[in-house]
Amino acid sequence: MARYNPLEIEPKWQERWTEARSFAAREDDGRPRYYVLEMFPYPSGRLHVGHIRNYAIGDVLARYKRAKGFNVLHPMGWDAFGLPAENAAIASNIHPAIWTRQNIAAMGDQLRRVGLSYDWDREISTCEPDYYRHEQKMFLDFLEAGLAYRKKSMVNWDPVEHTVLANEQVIEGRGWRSGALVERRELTQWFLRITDYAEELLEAIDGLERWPDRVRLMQRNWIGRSVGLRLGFRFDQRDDALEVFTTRPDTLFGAAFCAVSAFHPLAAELAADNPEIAAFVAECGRLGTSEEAIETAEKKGYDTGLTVSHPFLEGVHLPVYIANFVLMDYGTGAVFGCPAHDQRDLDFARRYGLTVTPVVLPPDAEAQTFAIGDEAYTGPGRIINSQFLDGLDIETAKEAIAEKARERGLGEPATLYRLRDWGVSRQRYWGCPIPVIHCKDCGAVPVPEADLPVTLPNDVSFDQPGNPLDRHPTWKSVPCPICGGDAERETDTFDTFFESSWYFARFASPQSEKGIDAEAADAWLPVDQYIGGIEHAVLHLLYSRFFCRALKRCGYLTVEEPFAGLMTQGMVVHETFRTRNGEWVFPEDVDIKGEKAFRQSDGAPLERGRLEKMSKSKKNVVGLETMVEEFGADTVRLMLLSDSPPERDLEWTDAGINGAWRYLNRLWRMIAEPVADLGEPGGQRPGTLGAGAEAAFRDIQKTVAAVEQDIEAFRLNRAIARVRELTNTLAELDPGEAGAGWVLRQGLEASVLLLAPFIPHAAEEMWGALGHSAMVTDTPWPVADADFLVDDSVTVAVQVNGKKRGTITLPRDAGKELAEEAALAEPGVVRILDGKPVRKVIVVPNRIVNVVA
Ligand code: ANZ
Ligand code: ZN
Repeated sequence: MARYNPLEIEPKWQERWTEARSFAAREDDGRPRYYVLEMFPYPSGRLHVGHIRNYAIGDVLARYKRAKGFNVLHPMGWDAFGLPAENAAIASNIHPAIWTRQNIAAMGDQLRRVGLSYDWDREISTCEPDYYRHEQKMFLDFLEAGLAYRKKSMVNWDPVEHTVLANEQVIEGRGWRSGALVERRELTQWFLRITDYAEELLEAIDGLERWPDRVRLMQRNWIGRSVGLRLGFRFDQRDDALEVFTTRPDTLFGAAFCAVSAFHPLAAELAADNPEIAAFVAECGRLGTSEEAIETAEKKGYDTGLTVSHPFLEGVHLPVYIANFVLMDYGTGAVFGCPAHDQRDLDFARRYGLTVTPVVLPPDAEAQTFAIGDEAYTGPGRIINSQFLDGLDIETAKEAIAEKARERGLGEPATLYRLRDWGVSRQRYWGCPIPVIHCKDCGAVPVPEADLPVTLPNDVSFDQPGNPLDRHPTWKSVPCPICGGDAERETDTFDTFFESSWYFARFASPQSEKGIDAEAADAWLPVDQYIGGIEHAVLHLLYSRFFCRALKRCGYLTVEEPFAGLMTQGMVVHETFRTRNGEWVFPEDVDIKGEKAFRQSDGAPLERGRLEKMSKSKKNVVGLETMVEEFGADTVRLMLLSDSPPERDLEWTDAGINGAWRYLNRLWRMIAEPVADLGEPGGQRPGTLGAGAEAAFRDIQKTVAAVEQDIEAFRLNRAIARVRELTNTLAELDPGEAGAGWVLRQGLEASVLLLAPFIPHAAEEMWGALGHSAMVTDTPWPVADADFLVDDSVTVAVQVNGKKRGTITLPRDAGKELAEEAALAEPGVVRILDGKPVRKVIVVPNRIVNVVA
């Protein structure tokens, strides 16, 4: 066996696996199925080592499950539509399709070089008509089922990028990419009715037991259920009433004002003949639509001069403001404000000189002296200053007032969700065309199924801002499918979350004419283990959960939850380097001398910065090719999984990669030049084993059992550490001892099989060197010999004069002396003996110690 040379062996094994179709998932071969999926990447350029962690984690699980006898589905594909391709088109005049396909080719090669066990026959790319035509059909089905609709809505408009931004893309009132001040615009857009499923999506979170608690909480908050009351306040100057939504009707007697959103119909009505109000409304419009922007802005209002009557307090009239902190698309777009118990209302009241009446008394306060300062009181307590509610706790008061309000026809209980319908329209070229045709006579007409797919035109230019589909000379002109008159295609394309909301189902039947083959999807779904970044905790996962339900409603499949298990991996972080004038420098261009760092090219002194997520923007990336060429893919994989648990961050260091390299070489040498005669594979256990060999054999069994448990629990770093410990044990084996060679073989074979999911190429080579002709990839997972798993320590009861006084832990088969010493030191025994002389100690090995005093 030659020196360890990954550059030689890695391509060789990759080829063998491909030839053997080792990782092809099969339909119905009798084995239980297991579906492991890593979130598919956006083809943005090149992968660095940090990107590989996610795939390496999934690969360990996929290879392990195969070895455990599962029929594993482990696919890979490309989330290929999206903005960066258009930005590249603008910056470098390259067509988005070409840019994307080039990146897919390059990144695919990179992934292949890492030896990931994908079923590449199932590769999908969402920008190909063969993929997106199916989602056009789905959209038509959603339209028919009432799950998709069009409405006018306020959007965040980026005046530089000429596109609508999601709330998450608005940072402090500016577009996340352009930095331009975001405007509010009203646009007609397509929506999916995810709110139909708000309650169901919320309830079902309880069943997602193999999801991180953090993600489940984020989803709950995002859906945001609020139980409260819709309440009417009669206007003093008009005939109608102002309807508000409140979750704190118990504070009604502390109400100081009412406020409506700047986009409430009342505000529009008043603005029509009042320029000051119109100006205020416009000012609110510039705030953007995000809750965050509204939350952080200074609370401002405009007194409309209108008042409403308090529903329970005779003669009390409340001013009605237009306020910048009231959202139009939540509840009724109107609130009553109780300054004493809501910070926002308090800030507002102090600004406009409104009264602050406390109505909830904290448990430790006195009604006579309790007053509100700068801070609203939002804690528990008893109701005061509130007539029939006085003395009640908050919850009881809520019920009491709801009851009264209902009796008097003033209000109704209401449950609201923060979740909004999903706006799927994007004014973008590089996305799936929305299959609709607009006719001035027939309205928005779905493209007939026979005319699908609606494909993107290729001849587009990006030399002007805006959507190239809009400007295209011919693409959008089509006859109306109904009346045949001149009509225009919809030029919006889908939000790219549309593609990622069903790709996991496509993998089950990637070539199916139906898009999703129900039988295959039902057989494979839900994904048993999904692995990806925490940044997708809300939107992608929630949209996918919704999509499954929508697809079920339209007859595509029957599962409701797409992902049974979810693991969110930590980031790979690396030190950052910067010159004095703030230029980031790649680690490979850095020389470290002592504590100081210098740029290699010109010796410029560098500042050593914090550990940060590897990212191109800070240049703290380590190239994948460089590392694979220097150390091989197996070492990179081992490094990415060794140092910390998968869900935690991992620091990429030279020491780490070198350590992984040295370990691999050590194991390699132990197999290439064994210190004892290993005999043949499958050789008989020798009649006698020396004590050291016997202990080592026991260690092997324990390692096998423990590594399995570690992998099942995602403690991948622990699993590696255990095998490394075993390596140390094997290295210390005395080759002269009886059975040493046989035990060494057992240990090396176990190590290779246990590490195979982590270092698959080296494992194949070492397995061959140990005399096996089958590939590791086709070899079952090792099984520990249960006889040797019994614990080394035993718990022994200690009695004093026949009565149990305590327990001690002893090594199994410990001698009488050790047992006696431990028993007499046991605190319970010491207390009872209280200095009395001991007459006799009887030891029943591994069972009991009886002290006679
Ligand atoms: C009176 C009150 C008194 C309120 C009090 C709170 C505390 P969640 O839990 O998020 O649902 N609200 C209602 N509609 C609103 C809108 N469109 N824009 C801004 N705020 C709105 O919050 C519900 C509470 O937020 C409601 O309860 C209402 O203020 C406010 F001491 O009513 B509350
Ligand atoms: Zn028509």
